Amino acid sequence: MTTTTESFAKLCSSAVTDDATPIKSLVFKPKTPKSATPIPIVVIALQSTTTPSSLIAQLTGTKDPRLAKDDLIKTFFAAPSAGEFNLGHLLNNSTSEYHLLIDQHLVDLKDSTILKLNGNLFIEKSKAIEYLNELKVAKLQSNIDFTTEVKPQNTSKQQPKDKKEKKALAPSNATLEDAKLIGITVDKALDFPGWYQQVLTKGEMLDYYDVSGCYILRPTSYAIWENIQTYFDSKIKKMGVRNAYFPMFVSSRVLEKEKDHIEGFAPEVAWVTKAGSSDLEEPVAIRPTSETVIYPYYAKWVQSHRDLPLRLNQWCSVVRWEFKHPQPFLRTREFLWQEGHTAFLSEEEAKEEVLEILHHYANIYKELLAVPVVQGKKTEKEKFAGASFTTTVEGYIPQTGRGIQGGTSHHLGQNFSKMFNLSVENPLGSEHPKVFAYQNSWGLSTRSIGVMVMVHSDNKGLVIPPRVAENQAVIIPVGITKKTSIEQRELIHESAKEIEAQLRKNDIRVFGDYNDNYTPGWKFSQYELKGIPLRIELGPKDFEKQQVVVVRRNDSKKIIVPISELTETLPKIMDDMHEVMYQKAKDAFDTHRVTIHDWKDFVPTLNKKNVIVAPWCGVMECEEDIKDSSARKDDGEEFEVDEKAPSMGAKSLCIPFEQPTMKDGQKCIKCNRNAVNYCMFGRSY
Ligand code: 86X
Repeated sequence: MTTTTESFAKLCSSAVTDDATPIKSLVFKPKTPKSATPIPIVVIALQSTTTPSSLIAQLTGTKDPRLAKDDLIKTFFAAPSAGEFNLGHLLNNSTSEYHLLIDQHLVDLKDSTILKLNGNLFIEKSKAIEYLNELKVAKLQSNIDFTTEVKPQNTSKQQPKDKKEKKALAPSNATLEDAKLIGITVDKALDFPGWYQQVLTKGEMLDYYDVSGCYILRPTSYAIWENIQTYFDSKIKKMGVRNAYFPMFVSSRVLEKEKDHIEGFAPEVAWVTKAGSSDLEEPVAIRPTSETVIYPYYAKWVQSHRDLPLRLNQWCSVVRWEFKHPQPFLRTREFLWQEGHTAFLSEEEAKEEVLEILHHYANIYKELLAVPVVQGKKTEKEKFAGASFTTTVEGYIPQTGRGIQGGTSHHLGQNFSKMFNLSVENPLGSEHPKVFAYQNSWGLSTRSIGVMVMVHSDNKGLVIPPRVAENQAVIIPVGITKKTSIEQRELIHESAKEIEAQLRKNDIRVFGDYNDNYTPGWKFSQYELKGIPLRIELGPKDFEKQQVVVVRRNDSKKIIVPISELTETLPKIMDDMHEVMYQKAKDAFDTHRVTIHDWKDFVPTLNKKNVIVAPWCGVMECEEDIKDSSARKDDGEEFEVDEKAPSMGAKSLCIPFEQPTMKDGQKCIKCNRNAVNYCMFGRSY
């Protein structure tokens, strides 16, 4: 028999319940000077909840709490040992202070849930909570989210070495008013980086890793990548591109074959120098891109013009050891991408492909991710140095007002084919000079997922566009109360499962959540956090009317749909959601892409989180001048006070294919030369 008080024992039952939810009662002792009496910390949590001591320390304002030894537990709570301690023993202490932390997951359980304490003791959740609330503990904290990140102790400047990108809680003024700790606790509009980090981790897209700049792509984000892969892979295969895989290691001899273009990148190349403890005779690099790996084999494989075109693509990861601040998806040291490398006999064919690929990239953004992009050509300064020209799709992040490159498609001309001797005998005959192949390369990476998250997600969590979402809908039984008969409850569950099977048969990615231990409200928040596009609610009244309530994640719109029409209606709802999400994002981009003609408007417009379209001379020195002159200086000019705002100058993002009409004699926005094009400028990622 345990030594819990009789009054607590009366609340409990010892009848073994197989599906009870196990909970744990832990006592921690914080570090205190030997002479001082410690104030113990009691944690009551689900067995499955991890309760990090760093967070316990932060919540209680104590130092280094450790699990208490038996003697402290005996002294404070008259429990025989730490292992036998449970919440009943709290009654044994009415004199000394202690902290009591209660897990949010426990509080959120349905009242009727049976909890399993140690020693085969069971108690109904409602009774346990009532009991805990009546204890009159001075330092009671309920609804603790044990997954909350810990604030750094020292908020002053940290050395870069310990400076984790894993962000602390938001500054207090950005804290969401009614945010439960389990959900997003920072406002997208007020602390965008803190919000981004929470949306990704709490939405289970990504986790942090102990190599700086590297992140784990969890199934939710990897599924989005797979959907992008499926789409693009089928598009390029239709064009005649084939997939292949080349090694990730590059010898220095091969890497340096492309010296001119590599030069600027050299500091980012990662090298393997050891195997075990012995130095490699020749270190090998890890591919930062695969031109030098692939092109020697193109030269070998192409012997006659009949071997052209040669069009290969590979899906792989690449490593660029950047030293700029890493950002999940946007700037990571390893990332996933596809790189396409193609070679043609004629320049025209090659150039045609460049645009075809760019068009597919634009459609990945528009049709899959519901993100608007501007297609255009990079300036000489911003193009890939190895290319004859670079085309790009450029996106826009409203909260920061910055542009972001979303994918590039290069025409390489004969630059590489001459370097690697990728040539064929002239089809006109051997008396004509041999022809060097015309090449392209093109790439799109998992950065696209970061752009999608930044553009659509909100203060409730992820918002994932339906065409790429791993799960498109979740079915949740609702309105089941104590008064609902068992038969009624069964009917609803059965009906929900039938709907699920029917939808799945029609290729709608759906699952049902029939867990009785959580309230519908708790589930709603969970799936909002995770960005599931549609919630399908089925309650007793709906069942009677043979209908469901469908709720859209992006705008919370509710639609009542007869069960018999669901398979037909859901795809239409999802298409409409996609359209609404795209339009909303497009409106934001369109209203923040401002065409101007006077330099005096340039910096003020930029400082209002806009990108700029302006007439430009096309001269590289002028572009550099624009960048220098638009770097944010504290010159008294009006701009938003935001420490995290970039102070960098505006780069050219692209020369959009879609051009405003140019007036005769129009001058460049910056210098006295005549303008040749409208160019899009902006601060950028
Ligand atoms: C440029 C060019 C090109 C194929 C693409 O943009 C699409 C897919 N490649 C990539 N680039 C580099 O060449 C490069 C080289 C080294 Cl060594 C590096 F460390 C970083 C690089 N970054 C970009």
